[in-house]
Amino acid sequence: MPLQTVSKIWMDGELVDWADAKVHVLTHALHYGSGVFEGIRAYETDRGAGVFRLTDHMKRLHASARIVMFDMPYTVEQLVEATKETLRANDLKSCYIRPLAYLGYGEMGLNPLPLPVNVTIAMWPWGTYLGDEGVKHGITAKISSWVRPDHNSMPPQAKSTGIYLNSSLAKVEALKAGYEEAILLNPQGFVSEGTGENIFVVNEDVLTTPPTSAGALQGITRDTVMTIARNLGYEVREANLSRADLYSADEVFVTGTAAEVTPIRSIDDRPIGEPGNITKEIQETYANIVRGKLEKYDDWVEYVS
Ligand code: PY5
Repeated sequence: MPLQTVSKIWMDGELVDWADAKVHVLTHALHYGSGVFEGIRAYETDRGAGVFRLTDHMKRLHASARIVMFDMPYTVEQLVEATKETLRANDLKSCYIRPLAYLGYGEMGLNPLPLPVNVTIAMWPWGTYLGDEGVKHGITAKISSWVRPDHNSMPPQAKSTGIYLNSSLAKVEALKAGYEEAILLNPQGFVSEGTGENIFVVNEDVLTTPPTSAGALQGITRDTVMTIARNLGYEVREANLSRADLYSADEVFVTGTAAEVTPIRSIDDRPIGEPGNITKEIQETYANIVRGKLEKYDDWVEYVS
C-alpha cells in the first residue's frame, strides 16, 4: 500500500515539505545501515492527539544511539517537542511517527566518527500493521530459518536500521511460504521475537515472554502489556522459550507499536486457535489506554495541545 502523505517532515530542526524531505545518494546510512530509529503511535483522544509513551520512545532512541556511538544533536526533551510541533503542523489526530537518526553525507569509509548525525521525524496515517483480520482472528506464523543476530555480532538491543535486513529476510521467507509473520530464534535456539514485534505465550493464568538477553528488543508495548497483565492479576514471567513452547501454548500474541497486540492463530501449521480470553482482555485494555480512556494509565499518554 502506498504511503499516505502529509504536509511536513521535521529534518534537523526544520519543518520541510513532504516532497522535499530528501537525502544525497552518498548518505552513509544508505550504504551501511548506520541509523537508529523509533516507531511511535499517536491516537485520537478526547483531548486531541495523544502520543503513546513518547518520552520513553525518545529515551530508547538515545539509548540506541549510545550503543552505536552516535553523538545525538538533540536531547530527549527537544525530540519530544519537535514531535509535537510536527504533529501540530500536520494537524494529525492519529498517526504513526518515525524518528530516525542516521549518519549523513561526507565520508564513504566505514569509520563513522567524522560524520554528522542527521535527525528526522516523519509521520503518516497508518492502519493496523498485521491487518484488521489479523487483529480480530489472529495471524499465521512460521519459525524462521534466519536467526536473530547474536549480542556479539550486532546488538539486538539497539533499534538500528541495519539489523532490519535480518527482519526483512525472515519476513519475506514467511510471506513466500504462505505465512503472515516470522518468529526468529536466537543462536542458542531459544525464541527471540517477531520481525517487528515481541512475543508472549499464555498458559493457564501465566504470561511468559523471552528476556532481552534472548535477543528481544526492550519493547515499549511489551513493557506496557506486562504492566497491564500484572494489574489484571496475571503472573508475568521473563523466561527462555523453545519453539515447542509456542506450539503447545494456550494463547500466543505479538506486541509492538505498529502491530499493537496481535494474536497468533497458528505456528508452523500447529493451530493455536482463535484469540483466547486473556489475549482479548489485554488487547482491549491496551486499545483503551492508548486512546486515553483509562485514567490510571494517563501518564503514558502525552498530549499535543
Ligand atoms: N522487536 C522488534 C524487532 C521491533 O522492530 C519492534 C518494533 C518491537 C520488538 C516492539 O517494540 P515496541 O513495542 O517498542 O514498538 N517495531 C517497529 C514498530 O514501530 C517497526 C515495525 C515496522 O512497531
